[in-house]
Amino acid sequence: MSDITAARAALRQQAVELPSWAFGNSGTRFKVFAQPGVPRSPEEKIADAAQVHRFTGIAPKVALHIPWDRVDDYAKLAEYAGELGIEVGTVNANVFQDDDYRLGSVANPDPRVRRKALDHLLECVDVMDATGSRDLKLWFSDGTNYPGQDDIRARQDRLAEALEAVRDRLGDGQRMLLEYKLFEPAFYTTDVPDWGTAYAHCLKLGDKAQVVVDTGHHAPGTNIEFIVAFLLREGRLGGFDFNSRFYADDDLMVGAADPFQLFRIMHEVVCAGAHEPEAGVAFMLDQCHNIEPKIPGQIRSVMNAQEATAKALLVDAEALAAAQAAGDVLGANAVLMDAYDTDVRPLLAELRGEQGLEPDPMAAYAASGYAERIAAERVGGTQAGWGA
Ligand code: LRH
Ligand code: MN
Ligand code: MN
Repeated sequence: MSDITAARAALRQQAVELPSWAFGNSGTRFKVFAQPGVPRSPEEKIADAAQVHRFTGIAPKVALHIPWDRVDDYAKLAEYAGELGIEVGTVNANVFQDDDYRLGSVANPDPRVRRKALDHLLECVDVMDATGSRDLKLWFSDGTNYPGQDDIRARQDRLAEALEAVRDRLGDGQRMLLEYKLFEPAFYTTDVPDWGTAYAHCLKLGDKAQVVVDTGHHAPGTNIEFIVAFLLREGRLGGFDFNSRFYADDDLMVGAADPFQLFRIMHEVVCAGAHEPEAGVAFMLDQCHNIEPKIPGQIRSVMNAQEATAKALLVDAEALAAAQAAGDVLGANAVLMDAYDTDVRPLLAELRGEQGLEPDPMAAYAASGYAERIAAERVGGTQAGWGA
């Protein structure tokens, strides 16, 4: 029997972090379809994130992306979030949108550009100091498009140098999360293309450096749960950027393309006890809602993550261990599938009720009138971000 009391307790503690950029207009390189009521400022993005928390009860943090969320006073921004009942989460550095970064940021052959990129990363640590944020998320678009374009090993040296400087700047309790991505925008080499490269850099950097797994950043068919299990075993999984992919880095709602994969990932997390807040794994979303409304898109994603977690928590660990020890291939698989096939929606609705929330967050948000209110109030101006 799975331990339902423990599962309930774990679900009550669950926290999913929202990306501020999910609330702004975003699109593909073909078209950005503007939506009414999208935020015009970091404050408005935080207000929208607070709505997701209001209806789901498990999204108490919002991640910032600098400079998309640049403000004069970050402490004040964090205070504002606090007034709305949420906190500032990860600070995401953006060293990919300036003209200077044509040949890369921290791995650029030009020392002036490298210095500029590093200064930005250090500025992001200042933002962490001001907001009380624990994690700095580093993703580099750096790489090359053509064989021979640059020296692959020299680029690794430049990258390592910048990472060391960031590590040295981190304060107590602060971490750097290194995110890898197979390709794009670089199409020949990417300087941090996979978990192995990220892990190797983190090993050298020491305890403050952890790998972040963005679920959309792998080749088709990659066994992501294996990567998760391995990094957890090594104590190097700092967090997730959750999203779904059908083809490349699609940034669709998590659990939309492959809910079974999300369950398998969460099963590894639960097996390692890494769903406990003390484990320090940040469960973040990294999504862009191109055609669907943004706040409901985030609510649905949070619910999908919650459902996958609930199913993973319902795996009968004893029965699984017994089947594994007995070499019962089909029995072990059946234990997992039993949990995956459980309809956890009534359980989650019940838990919401206990927290004083409406059982159906999507319906409750739709009935709240918030969407109509922001569409009427927020006229003029678009916040910087993918769509800007
Ligand atoms: C890169 C990425 C990274 C960025 C975000 C906006 O593809 O996943 O996490 O910061 O998208
Ligand atoms: Mn990401
Ligand atoms: Mn991505």
